[in-house]
Amino acid sequence: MDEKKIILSGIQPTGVFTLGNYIGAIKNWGKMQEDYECAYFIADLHSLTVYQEPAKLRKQTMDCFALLLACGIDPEKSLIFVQSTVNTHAQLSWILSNVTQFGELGRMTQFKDKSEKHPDNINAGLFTYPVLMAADILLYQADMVPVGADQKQHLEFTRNIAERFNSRYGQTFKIPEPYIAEAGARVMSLQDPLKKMSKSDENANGFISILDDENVIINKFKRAVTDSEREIVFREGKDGINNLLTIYSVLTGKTIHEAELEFEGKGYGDFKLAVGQVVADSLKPIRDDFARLSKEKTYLEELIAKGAETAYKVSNRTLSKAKRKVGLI
Ligand code: ATP
Ligand code: LTN
Repeated sequence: MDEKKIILSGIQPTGVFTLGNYIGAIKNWGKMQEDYECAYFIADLHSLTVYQEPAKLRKQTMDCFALLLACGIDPEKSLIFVQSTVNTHAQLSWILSNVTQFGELGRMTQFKDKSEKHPDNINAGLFTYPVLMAADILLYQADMVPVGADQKQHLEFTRNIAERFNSRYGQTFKIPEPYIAEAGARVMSLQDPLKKMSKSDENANGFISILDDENVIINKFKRAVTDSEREIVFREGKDGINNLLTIYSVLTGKTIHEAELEFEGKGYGDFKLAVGQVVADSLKPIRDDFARLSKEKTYLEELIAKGAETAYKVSNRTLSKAKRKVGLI
């Protein structure tokens, strides 16, 4: 029998996941558990590249771990862990940084965006962020990495580093493929449909947190920025409407065309309300599960400890090989 392909992905504990994180990434993670060998983790080391209040980060990491479970990631089927509890990641990252060129890191758009956003804290971690991400992926010999469209460049970088390392030192890492869903890979802000929805947006009306309650969700959709026309169709230039149609289509399983037909002749107000309702209904089970799981502290701590142990065992095989290849004793 063919061996199952390996899937790996991570998410930063920088806040409660947004509808963008859910549609662009986590929703697919759950589905992939059935057919692949999956590993998912909370990228807390990556989140340090932007200043985090320590007590808040600790709480958010626990909450995000519980959220993964609430979103349907099943610890019986997938390996789930917290990045900083597995020390192989930082070690491989150091080794890989020596086959990484300064210039290629400077070209990363996330580095440029985040440097612009935080001009007073352009730290070395922010710059070398993609090297740690490459280590995360390569340690587990991942075949596919399900991410939103914004991470595509980091995946390209990871492939380049892996190929360079393999050709210099001999076959060590599998070359991973990005897995980017066709629809919903870039959910846009409800307040500025030209900007991606982001959990660290200062304007909370721009994003839907997956724990927002029904009223909050409906109100945010009512206020969503659209355009001054009246037609509910997916067309270039109608970024706000396109975003709402995409969200509606991904969550209902209907095609964009079916959605257009359904709302033909209706006003933007009714449409926004319908999208808001579908979002609220889709997120309700997650909210309920989270309320239950987040109270089970001991259970979560046990899972984190178990995850750390398994992740270490798996990843240390690759780390040992890489160390040997470069000449470390
Ligand atoms: P931050 O605002 O702190 O940068 P973020 O909301 O961008 O965080 P990440 O932790 O960086 O979230 O991303 C987790 C996953 O969600 C990644 O796979 C990323 O590509 C995906 N993702 C993030 N934002 C969106 C979005 N707006 N649409 C689709 N996918 C997204
Ligand atoms: N950079 C990613 C989070 C992340 C990740 C990874 C995703 C860190 N390491 C490894 C996939 C594989 C982000 O979403 N911003």
